[in-house]
Amino acid sequence: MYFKETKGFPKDFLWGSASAAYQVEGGWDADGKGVSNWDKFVRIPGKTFKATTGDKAVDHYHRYKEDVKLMAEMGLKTYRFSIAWTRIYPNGNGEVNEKGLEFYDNLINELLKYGIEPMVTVYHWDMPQALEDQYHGWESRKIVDDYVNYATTLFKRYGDRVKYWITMNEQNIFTGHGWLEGMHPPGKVDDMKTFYQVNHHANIAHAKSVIALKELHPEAKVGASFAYSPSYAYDRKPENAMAKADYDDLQNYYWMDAYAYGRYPRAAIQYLKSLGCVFEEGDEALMKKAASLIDFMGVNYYQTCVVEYNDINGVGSDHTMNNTGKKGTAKVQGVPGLYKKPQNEFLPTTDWDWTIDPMGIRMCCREITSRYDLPIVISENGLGAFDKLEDGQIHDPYRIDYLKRHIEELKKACDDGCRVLAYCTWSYTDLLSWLNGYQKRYGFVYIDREEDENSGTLNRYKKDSYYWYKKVIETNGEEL
Ligand code: BGP
Repeated sequence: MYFKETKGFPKDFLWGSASAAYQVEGGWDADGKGVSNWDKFVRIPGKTFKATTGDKAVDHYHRYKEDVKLMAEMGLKTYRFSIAWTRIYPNGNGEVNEKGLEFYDNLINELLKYGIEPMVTVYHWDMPQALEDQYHGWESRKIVDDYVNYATTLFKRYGDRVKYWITMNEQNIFTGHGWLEGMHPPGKVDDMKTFYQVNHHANIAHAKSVIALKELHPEAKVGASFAYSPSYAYDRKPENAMAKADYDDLQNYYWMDAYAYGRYPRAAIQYLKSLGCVFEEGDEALMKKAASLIDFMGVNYYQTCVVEYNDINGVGSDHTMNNTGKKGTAKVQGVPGLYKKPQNEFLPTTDWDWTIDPMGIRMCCREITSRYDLPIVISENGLGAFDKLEDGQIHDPYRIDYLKRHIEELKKACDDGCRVLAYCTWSYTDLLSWLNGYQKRYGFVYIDREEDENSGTLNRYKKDSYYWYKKVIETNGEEL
């Protein structure tokens, strides 16, 4: 679409930035916190880049006041963060840990003190290890009750101050990496049946918690955040168009339809049943009820992909990705019989081989708007890069350029009629990149630390992009 004039961003647009508990907090065993699956997983040799952990992370647990002050100075309108389940219920269920609840009370109050809207993610991948030990976590339907109990504790405690809630972060990624790629806990590979079964449990947990929230706080705004990679068919060959249809049904609509319509795509259901996945009576009704209550689709947008037909003897997944930042080391991955994902030669990539495609963010918004007609929260978007601290300064024009071009496209999406409520960059401060250590930096605020736990002062430094985003916020996206 082309419009002679842009209307710009809505007046009350939420300019934000995001993080996740395990990636920033540190204090991994502080004040009664229990052990999470990630606390354990990172200790398995070879799982993370240079054996990095979130034990100390960037010490947000102890420095949150300093971090929030920097946010306030920047004029941030919203801060998206997640709560560590193990701070609230150290064993996943049973006794609640008051100290853990207090930490988030303090963080929320600190944000509100400066007029920053807290946006809370209930689950950003750090599951209590105790639940893994009790019943294999997400593999058992028992997790639904424990998740809903944990989520309801949060709704009751913080619901008077928190309006925006995200139930799940990137269900597609934590389950894909956990049961197909072996790169996240529990580290299983190619277990397609369990992968879909786990997803069904997560969908039921999401659905029940949405219903519980709306019963307690009907005015709350809730959704789930999905890692959305729109696809392009490799070329105009019909089999590549069909491969794209398979990819979309199994990799995108499978999740988004569950959140927005409360059902799976028909083709996906056939596939799941053929694998032997189990659904219970009443599940569909529950999912449909939750779908009628959600207020937005959360989108974490980083890249688009190309989809090409892959025959049954074609390339599979070799369970690797570029974790070193050595450009060009990622390999083509695929699902035999369905599709493979070659690089897009028309687009540049980051040092970690992630495709850079600003127009893709507009595509996400257009697709969600026409398929679901839901408002959209961009809950993550950003560039992982090597940054250098020199004389107390960090010049990151590449990050400014990346964000600027994505925001320009987002503005066009608003002109197209998409109802975009918020834009959260990933991330506010530098933080631990799950598998890529601390050298892959995303923040507006540089943190002086490297892979080694004892490196650096953990001091905070404003990057050039910090000042740039401040201006973007001040002008409501007019000055980019
Ligand atoms: C998303 C996650 C974030 C964050 C981001 C960047 O998938 O929700 O937690 O990590 O991606 O990814 P990475 O750290 O792998 O570069």
